[in-house]
Amino acid sequence: NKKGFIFDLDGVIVDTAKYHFLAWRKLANSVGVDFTEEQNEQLKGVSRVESLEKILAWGNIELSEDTFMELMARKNDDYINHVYQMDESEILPDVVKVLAHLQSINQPIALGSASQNARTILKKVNLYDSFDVIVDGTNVTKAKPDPEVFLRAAESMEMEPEQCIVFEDSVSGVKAANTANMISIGVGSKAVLHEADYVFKDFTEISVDFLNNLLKN
Ligand code: B16
Ligand code: MG
Repeated sequence: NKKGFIFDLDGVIVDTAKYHFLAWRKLANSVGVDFTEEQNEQLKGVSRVESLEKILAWGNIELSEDTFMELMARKNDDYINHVYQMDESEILPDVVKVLAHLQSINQPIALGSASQNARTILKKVNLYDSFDVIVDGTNVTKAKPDPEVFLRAAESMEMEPEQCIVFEDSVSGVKAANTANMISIGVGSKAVLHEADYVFKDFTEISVDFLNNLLKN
């Protein structure tokens, strides 16, 4: 039996969510806005444009198109500086083990990320070749919670949405998976990701038995 396994990147494969937070916060502070880690949950999985829109709304700030573009570029430069320093040690615990198990039982594996930096990050941590399909922020027009990114991944794997299983750390990503009629597996806090079909703290809690059982339905 075959399923399509779709992994989000930031916060699931690697903890780049912390670098996004640092870079956005620095940028926000530079225009006189501050936000909490709780508010930051709303930025996870969301596109770069929408993230800046949210931050500016929190600060009641309106900007010209030019300045908006400039701030996005500044945030990305800062973020990229963190990314360039990444290596395999930043792969989250047991991610490699889960990927290897799925490969060993011939299950198709896709990346479904909102990030335009996804390919760079996968190469930095040496996981680029672990994915049969990569759909990222350079391929999609609608950001999570829209299901586009996951539907495209399913299509490229030649799988029906109902046969796909999505691993996500963000509220918007879990919503996207649910809207796509896929099985959603939240990776992170149960309190935050309560809309997911299953929630695990991290991949160390996901057993081979659990993965094998997913193939039975
Ligand atoms: P970039 P994911 C998302 O990646 C991040 O969670 C989100 O915080 C970020 O704004 C978005 O990518 C865009 O990233 O600025 O690198 O294009 O979680 O969908 O892998
Ligand atoms: Mg994420």
